[in-house]
Amino acid sequence: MEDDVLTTLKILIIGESGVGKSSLLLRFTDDTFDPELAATIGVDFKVKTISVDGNQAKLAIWDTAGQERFRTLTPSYYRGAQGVILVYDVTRRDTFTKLDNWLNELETYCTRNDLVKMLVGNKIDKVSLFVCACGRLPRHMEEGTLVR
Ligand SMILES: Nc1nc2c(ncn2[C@@H]2O[C@H](COP(=O)(O)OP(=O)(O)OP(=O)(O)O)[C@@H](O)[C@H]2O)c(=O)[nH]1
Ligand SMILES: [Mg+2]
Repeated sequence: MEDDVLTTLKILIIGESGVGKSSLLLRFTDDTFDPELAATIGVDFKVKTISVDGNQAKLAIWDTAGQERFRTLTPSYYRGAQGVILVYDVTRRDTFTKLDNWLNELETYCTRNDLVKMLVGNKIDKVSLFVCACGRLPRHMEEGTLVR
């Protein structure tokens, strides 16, 4: 019931196109996986209520487009976010190095100082193609501020 919800949190998922942001979200909200999922256009949005220590928390999760040409709404969807999930693909080193750009965007558009950042290395099932673990953290992601 709506009344039972203690808090609503705005979470963003960002990262290069094709790293699996929408797939992570679909797994979390619907427990499904589509091996041929289409690229996100603009932004998608899903809501899921979870229980934390017996309290109901509503997560409003914004799944952003990685492709530059589809990212028309950028500043508005960063506004007011409490958490951000940065995603890279462990089989594509460029998706890890480009996290710096995503962190710059966060700095530019996020309105909160206490933003919680989580780094996710996705596609670990493609073990034979593994090129990049989290050896060096991207700029501005000190251990203390990172949830892994
Ligand atoms: N093998 C494997 N494939 C994955 C995984 N996650 C996503 N994929 C596939 O990778 C492709 C891209 O996934 P998406 O979730 O659409 O990627 P995205 O980051 O949302 O891409 P944009 O919407 O363009 O920003 C799809 O074909 C997915 O099926 C994974 O963990 N393992
Ligand atoms: Mg997507």
